[in-house]
Amino acid sequence: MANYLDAKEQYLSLGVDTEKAMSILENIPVSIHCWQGDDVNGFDNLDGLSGGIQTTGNYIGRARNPKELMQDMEKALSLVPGKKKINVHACYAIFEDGEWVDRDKLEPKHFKAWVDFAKKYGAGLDFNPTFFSHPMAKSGLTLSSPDENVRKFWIEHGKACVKISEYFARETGIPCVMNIWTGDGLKDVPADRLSPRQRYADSIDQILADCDKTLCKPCVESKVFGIGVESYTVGSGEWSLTYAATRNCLPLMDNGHYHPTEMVSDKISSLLCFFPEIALHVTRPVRWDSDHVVIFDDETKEIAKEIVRNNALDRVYIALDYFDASINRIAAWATGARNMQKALLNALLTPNEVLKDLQEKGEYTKLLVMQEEFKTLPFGAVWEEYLKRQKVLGINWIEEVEKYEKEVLVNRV
Ligand code: RNT
Ligand code: ZN
Repeated sequence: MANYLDAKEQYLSLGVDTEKAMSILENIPVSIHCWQGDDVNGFDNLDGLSGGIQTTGNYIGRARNPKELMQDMEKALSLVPGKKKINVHACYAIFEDGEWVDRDKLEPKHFKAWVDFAKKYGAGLDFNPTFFSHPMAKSGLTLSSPDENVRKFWIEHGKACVKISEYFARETGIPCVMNIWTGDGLKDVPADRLSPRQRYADSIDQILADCDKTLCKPCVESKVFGIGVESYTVGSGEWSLTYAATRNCLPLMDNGHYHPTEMVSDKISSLLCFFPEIALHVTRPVRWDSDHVVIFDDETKEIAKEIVRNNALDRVYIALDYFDASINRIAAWATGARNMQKALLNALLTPNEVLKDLQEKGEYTKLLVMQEEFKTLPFGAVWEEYLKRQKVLGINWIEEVEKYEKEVLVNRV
């Protein structure tokens, strides 16, 4: 407490109100992805993950069914402060009594358990059609496929997902962000880059034709390349931005989906000039779209700063998207989500107005010096205080996960 009071004073002397920062932070929703808990397997198929993305590792205790996944997610959520949304993929449909339907026939009732789960936390739900890990995705093309049967199947899946997203919003009273990502692309040099992109646009137009955008906020997520589709991605950066801009849809940027020298933190403000709302997948790419666990690194901090200092907290939907199968999955979930919260707190505790003013005045020497000095302000003391107020464990929280691993996870063999 003494530490916090000292920190509070030090920040106040720079014009930063730590109390206000904490009260803003606890209301910023961060969407927590269900797919960290089972290596993106889902419950509607037995074949595992395929289609341009990949998990690596085989740590013990992967959740094998809805009960285990929700139990694990609950454990992870108990270790994360702040407001959450729950992000569900269509392949996490829950079938009762031996029922099974294919993705084009999914209904809201197959996600009722997720609604109940979210309601326990007073949380909203986000949703994602699943255009991978499926026999109809084997060719590598789904919504852009030249095979009309395949394309039709996936359009029907997308439409079913719009209905489910609207149901989520009605049930929770919070709009549902529905993200469209496909791995559509080609391994080798294309002979026709245009036709798949035209079909892709037509398919998503059909999916969104009856979408109630007050309930369901549709996004398109771009990508630079995927595993097995290295030469051509249908939903490229330009395709996705232009589609979103011309269709009243949100562009979604995943910071693993660009050339390694490109930074999403630098792209946010460009989009904010033109889009009322945008969406993010926060991840950690290591040399490629590896989806490592989010850490408290420079880019995560910079992304948070761009949202906070541009007053865009109500215009940017923040979701996490990573999956590491090589470490304890609950710890992966919790530490990534805590780090997103840390980055947001760090941004809220930065004397942004002072720094902006130095930039506008052209005082670049002082700007550099102050930015560097601010890096060592007593951020940790405010973070610890925030955790205490949120009734979430501090530095030793890993012990809680170790206990859970010994008591629960080791039995999953
Ligand atoms: C893949 C995209 C996509 C997925 C999830 C599971 O590269 O990032 O968002 O990670 O839909
Ligand atoms: Zn993503």
